[in-house]
Amino acid sequence: MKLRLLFLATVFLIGLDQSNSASKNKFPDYFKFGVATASYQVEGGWDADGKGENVWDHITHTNPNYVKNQDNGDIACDSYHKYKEDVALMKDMGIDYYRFSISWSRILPYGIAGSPLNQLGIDHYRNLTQELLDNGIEPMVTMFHWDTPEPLQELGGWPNPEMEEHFVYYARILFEQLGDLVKMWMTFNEAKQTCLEGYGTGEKAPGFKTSGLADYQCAHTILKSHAKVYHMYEEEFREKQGGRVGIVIDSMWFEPGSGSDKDVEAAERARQFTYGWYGNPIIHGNYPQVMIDRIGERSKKQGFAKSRLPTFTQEEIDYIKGTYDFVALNTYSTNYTAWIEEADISDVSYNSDLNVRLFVDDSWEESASTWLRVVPWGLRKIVNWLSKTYNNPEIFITENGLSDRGGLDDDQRIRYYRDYLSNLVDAIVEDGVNVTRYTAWSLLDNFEWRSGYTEKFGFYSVDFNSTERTRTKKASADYYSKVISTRCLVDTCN
Ligand code: GBE
Repeated sequence: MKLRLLFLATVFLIGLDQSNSASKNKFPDYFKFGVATASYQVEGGWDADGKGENVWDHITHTNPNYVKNQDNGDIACDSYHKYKEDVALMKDMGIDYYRFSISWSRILPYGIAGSPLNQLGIDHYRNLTQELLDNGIEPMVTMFHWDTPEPLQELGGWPNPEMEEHFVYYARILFEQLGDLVKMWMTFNEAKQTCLEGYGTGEKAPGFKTSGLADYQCAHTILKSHAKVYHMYEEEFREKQGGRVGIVIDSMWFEPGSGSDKDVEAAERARQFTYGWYGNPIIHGNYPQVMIDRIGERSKKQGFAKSRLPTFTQEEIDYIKGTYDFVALNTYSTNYTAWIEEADISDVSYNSDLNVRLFVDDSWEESASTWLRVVPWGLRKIVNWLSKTYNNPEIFITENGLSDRGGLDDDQRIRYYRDYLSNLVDAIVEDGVNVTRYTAWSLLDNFEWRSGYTEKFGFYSVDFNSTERTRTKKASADYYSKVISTRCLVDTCN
């Protein structure tokens, strides 16, 4: 009862404070709302039904202190077993589509091209997909959300160009086995995090720290793998299956810390080193010129015989260019940028190749994640930038959301969604940006990588102390439901 009152009061206040703003505008009828999760973060069942080991299983089992409180994803939300309940929660919310990822190691326990298929893994994802469709929820599938099969990591992982063959083999199986049901495919989730954090800073599994080298090699392999899978779908599956393929790229918004030319240049450089690192090859065919120039120059001064940034041949450029059916963006926050003196030439790293100072405004509201400040206007700016930079493509927001420390009256999350969605609707209605989907992260509180279960992003809380992994609805779930059914952000809208 108390909860309900609080919720109503919140909605009332929201109504008041927005009554004069343009955000009363509705989302267009074709606009779709989804929620997202990822296999390692929610599934559990880490060795169930023949699943092989992946890099997150490996690092959390061999080096438990890698994650806060020695948490791991062995059981997580147990969604591997409780997927029907998850689907029921989404149906109850009125969700249009579910963005989830497939665990490569469930499909191919050895990961390797030509290695045996695990039918029980396929069955699981067919069951989940069918359950979604039976409940009127569209499946949106991410093929890879950071959980590289361990045997492939032991062959070098993503910096090894041979990964392309393995990934294409895996992707073909997914198209063959699930393509009759799945029409929306994402090849990779946030390759920047796989590459920079996995092989550059060590922040994510497998935890290598060879920045300025392995991260660029990793990105190169991923871009080529993505392009090959896109062409494979185009040539062998699209006609029959009629689906769409893209790649999810993450970036916060980079706002110049001042009006000075140099700070403005720093902001654009940061955007190009982040979204552009992946977006530019896929959309325009090659790495952003500023990356080619800066990494080339610094490599030369450092005594490298060629640039640390791998080069695409003209043939590869023509092949990679245009391998997208939509532009997908994960975005949560904003940073200011400042120009700084050139980094010491002895420093070989992505960060010194980029060479921009990032900072935040202390008045920006904090979340439970150090990197996530609440800056709603950043969303409007970044989708406008994408639209301009990449010739007005169709844009999907594939992740956006807020972390807190828990609690069912998650007022801050309601405000986050209200204010980010308000900026999004302004971008669509007032600025004419072609955004057609919005995906909230996340359906459930889940395994938040290095932070374990301490940073909570869900519409449902999960009791990680109970073997049932009981789900309980938060106030924000009702708020999001309401947005979906009314297509607007306030009560007074219709
Ligand atoms: C996404 O990544 C992931 O796709 C999803 O798996 C995850 O659960 C969700 O967001 C919430 O985190 O020096 O502290 O600023 C910043 C989000 C590290 C994008 C963390 C890198 C967020 C980009 C380092 N960020 N990440 S620092």
